[in-house]
Amino acid sequence: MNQLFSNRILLKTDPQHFGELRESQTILNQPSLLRARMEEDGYLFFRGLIDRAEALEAREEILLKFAIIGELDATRPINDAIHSRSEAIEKVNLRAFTQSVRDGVAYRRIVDHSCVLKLYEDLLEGPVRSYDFRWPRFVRPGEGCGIHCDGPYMNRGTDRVFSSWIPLGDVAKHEGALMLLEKADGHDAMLRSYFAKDADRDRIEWLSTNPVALQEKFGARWLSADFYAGDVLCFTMRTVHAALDNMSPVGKCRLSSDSRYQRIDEPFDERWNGSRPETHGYGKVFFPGLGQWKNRNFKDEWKPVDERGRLLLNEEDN
Ligand SMILES: O=C(O)CCC(=O)C(=O)O
Repeated sequence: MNQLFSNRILLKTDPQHFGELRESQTILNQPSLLRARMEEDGYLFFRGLIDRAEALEAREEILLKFAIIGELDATRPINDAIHSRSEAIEKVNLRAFTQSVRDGVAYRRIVDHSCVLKLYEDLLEGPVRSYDFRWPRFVRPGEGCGIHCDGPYMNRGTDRVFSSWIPLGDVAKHEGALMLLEKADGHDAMLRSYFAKDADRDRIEWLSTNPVALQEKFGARWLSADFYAGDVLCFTMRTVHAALDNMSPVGKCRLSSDSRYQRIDEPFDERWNGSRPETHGYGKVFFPGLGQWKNRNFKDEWKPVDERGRLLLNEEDN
């Protein structure tokens, strides 16, 4: 196996410390088994839940947009997603750009795919909807995502929410796949005060910046997989997760989506829902990467922009 890093720390990949995600396609459409396994593992992983061609269509739609703003090497096929290292990004209206990526038709079809909605209807026993905000991610070589649970970021409305992580293209582990901490008795109790927090009101940062130290503390393995376009990983608001760093030897960017789902008849979190979601504040746009600030003011993922939507990377934290 390639060496695997997360948060720039080399992971232990022996069987005591690292494993493969359990696949659940054999229990699809069996609601009570799905609910029991989600309760037991804190996640459900499906190979090929979505038609591969549909996932690749969304990939192409998004990569075309990243090519237009100069983020992709123009000498290579767009679908290879090779990073350009240009500085054109600083001249772009990122507010408009990120909205156009989020609102793409092929991308929205993936987030609201009937197979994905059906799964959450089975889990939540009623009609469901996705959050109005969506999180498409373009992860450059060297980048990843900090360790966290989604609860503090998502559950102002209800805590009966699930996340989907959907690779838009094939994503091998060393190319920046998502990883989850295997669930074990006692974890929820250890995280009780973290789950009670509201990411914005309590201004939280990452749960930890050291995946090896965290797994020692929890006595648990990190789990991941080599993902293929069409696979879907679903998990709870209490599932500890992070990304493996993108160590692509050819400079390939990782493209994926995360989205959230809840029942339509439960209150929703105004940060991510409504015609103009609050998000983490109007002066910021969802644009992961380009540095590491330990997520102070959400800056690893949310970038300050000026009134014309242009990056203000050097803005002081307060
Ligand atoms: O894709 C990533 O790097 C992180 C995704 C994530 O944190 C999530 O799906 O909640």
